[in-house]
Amino acid sequence: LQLPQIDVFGAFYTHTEINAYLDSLPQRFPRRALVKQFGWSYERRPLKLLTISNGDGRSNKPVIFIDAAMHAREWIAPSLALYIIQELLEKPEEHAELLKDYDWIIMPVVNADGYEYTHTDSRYWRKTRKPTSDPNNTGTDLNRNFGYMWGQDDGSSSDPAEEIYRGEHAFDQPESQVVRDVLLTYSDRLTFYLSLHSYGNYLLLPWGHTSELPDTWRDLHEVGKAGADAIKAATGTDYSVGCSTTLLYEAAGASDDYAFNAGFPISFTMELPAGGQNYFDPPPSDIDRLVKETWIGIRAMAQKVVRK
Ligand code: ING
Ligand code: ZN
Repeated sequence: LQLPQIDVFGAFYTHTEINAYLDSLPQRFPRRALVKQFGWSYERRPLKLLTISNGDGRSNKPVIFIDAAMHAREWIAPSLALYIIQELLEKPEEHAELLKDYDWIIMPVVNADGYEYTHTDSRYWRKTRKPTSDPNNTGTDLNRNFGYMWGQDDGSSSDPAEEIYRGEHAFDQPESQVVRDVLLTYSDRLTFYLSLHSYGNYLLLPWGHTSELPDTWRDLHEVGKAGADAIKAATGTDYSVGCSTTLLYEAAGASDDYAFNAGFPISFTMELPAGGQNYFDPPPSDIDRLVKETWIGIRAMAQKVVRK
């Protein structure tokens, strides 16, 4: 039986290759890995995720959910998602604590159409590929399309020509609907939501739509700080922890705000380091270093969450 193997460190992979890899994992890790499809992209690509458990048969454990490539050009994010999958599946003893009372759900490519488009046509495409009301402009920013405080003019745009175009309505993109449906499916088991982006070395906590902090900001900040400190100690790389409004800019309709409001007590957007000539394109030779460094931070955040 020929199973697709993936050398995470060797290259960036297409959506088709990543799906084939995900589909191979249940055979290699029976009882521990499960592939689920929650829907299709606008161009009818299957949107898949992987659930990972320790195989002890206990159901309904709390869930840690990580997604990547909501923005098409941020290629290092799916590579990191694949690396996390390999860590959790291939080193169950090392990560026993992270899997004992928690299931992990990992969705390496949310914006499948846009991601394929960056491989075939336009390397720095950000949005989806669904047409808009403007025949000259294709695509919506998925990270402005979520249905919590959707439509604020600060940090999102009603103009389809803009990179932060929010869509005609909240959730008018099949890809954001899929993330919403995953969140709603596990709504009574949500503990930690993490959306992987690049770039800038940030751990962004809610809210994105206002500079007001949530009541529980200290809990959030403590988790983010654990991640940033772990990375700093291991490699010297700096991350800033705080809300997007203060550190970057305002953004309404982002997935982390939606997830936090939907019940994830801990919700973050992580901006990985820049690389390459145009910030979004670290060379394949950097994948190894970047994903290992970032995993150190994510593992520290997850440890904070599971030890609470
Ligand atoms: N940056 C994020 C963006 O969607 C962000 C920053 C995330 C802001 C979440 C607010 C909330 O614009 C990138 N690089 O995608
Ligand atoms: Zn992004």
